[in-house]
Amino acid sequence: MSLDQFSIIESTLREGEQFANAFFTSDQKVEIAQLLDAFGVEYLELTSPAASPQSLADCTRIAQLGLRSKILTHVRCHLDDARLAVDTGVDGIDVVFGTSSYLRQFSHGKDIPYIIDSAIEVIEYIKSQGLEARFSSEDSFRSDLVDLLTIYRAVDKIGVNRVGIADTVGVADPRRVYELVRTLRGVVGCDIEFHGHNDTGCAIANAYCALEAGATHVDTSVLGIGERNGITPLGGLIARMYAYNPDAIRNKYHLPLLREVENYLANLVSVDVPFNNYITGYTAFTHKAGIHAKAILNNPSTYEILDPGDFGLTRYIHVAHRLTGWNAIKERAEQLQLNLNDDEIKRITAQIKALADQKNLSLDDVDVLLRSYHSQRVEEELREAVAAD
Ligand code: HCA
Ligand code: CU
Repeated sequence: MSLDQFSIIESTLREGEQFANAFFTSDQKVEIAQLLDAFGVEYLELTSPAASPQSLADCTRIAQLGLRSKILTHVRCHLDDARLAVDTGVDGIDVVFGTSSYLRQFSHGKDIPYIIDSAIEVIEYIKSQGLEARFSSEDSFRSDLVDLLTIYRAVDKIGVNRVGIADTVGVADPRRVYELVRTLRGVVGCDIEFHGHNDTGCAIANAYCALEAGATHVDTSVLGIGERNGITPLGGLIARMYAYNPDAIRNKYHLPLLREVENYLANLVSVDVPFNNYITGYTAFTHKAGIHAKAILNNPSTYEILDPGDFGLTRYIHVAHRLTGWNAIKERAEQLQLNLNDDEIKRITAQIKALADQKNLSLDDVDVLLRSYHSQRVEEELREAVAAD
């Protein structure tokens, strides 16, 4: 089943370069490629060498780094572009053509037989050069199903390695993705890739459903950067797949690197990692309500499906607020090595709640309270010891 065996095509260096704030230098691209390779993604997809002279040079440079990840570049369905791509030394070429009625009417104006002929010409050329070939249709979800299947059947017949479904405009929902990929799975024998934009927040769920339906490859970018608000984020896909099978994900990828890759990219493209980001958002492992805190302290799995330790992260229990509970306060006292009994802790908790109703508390406020209770107690014990002497 694909959910157990899938590959990531990491497209930060292609789709990600189409993000509004992305202007990568050659050295930065190399750094990104090396980080993602160390993380363990199976493929890196690079901007077409036909885009600009620097894109050509960078593609050649990255293809020659000897990374473990396979290097792909992404080109239009033109023989000239494919030739340029082959000469860079990449392992494979992702070819894309717009098949939707919108693109056919308002963009390139080509009909289906023309699209099939060009696809066959380009794919046969790529294969003749010993490279992996993928054919994808831009805007697949607004393409006619019969057209789409006709094209994919034709390229599958001549030995394309992979066909791609692209939700270019982010219009698809998980059920539609499942249905389309399932139908396609019954028509072609080759691998199936899914590329999904996130305009309506479905990109991760869509990618997951594509895998459930038999897709084999998913496109991602770091933090999801890409055209408009981007595509399936690498970290989000990792979180989803980890929830499905933690062991498989732990074995496949070097998870503690995720935060470093994201921070590096966030800095390069001048954005913050969102507070609620999958895995690395600063509240992703923060527990607040007393009931949650109590259960988490007893067994983290009660309210966590992802183990922060696997990602080199730690959980945080937020105690300084009106929703706090005495178990959380007790844990804080223990962290401070203050020996207070349960009755005292309960009294302190009540006091924290009352105070929190009046103002925003900080952890310092809680600590001050715990410490003052504790020193009062020590003083009392001293006085009692002196009196007993
Ligand atoms: C685009 C192209 C693409 C291609 C996806 C693919 C899309 O920028 O419009 O080749 O799989 O979203 O359709 O990124
Ligand atoms: Cu895209």
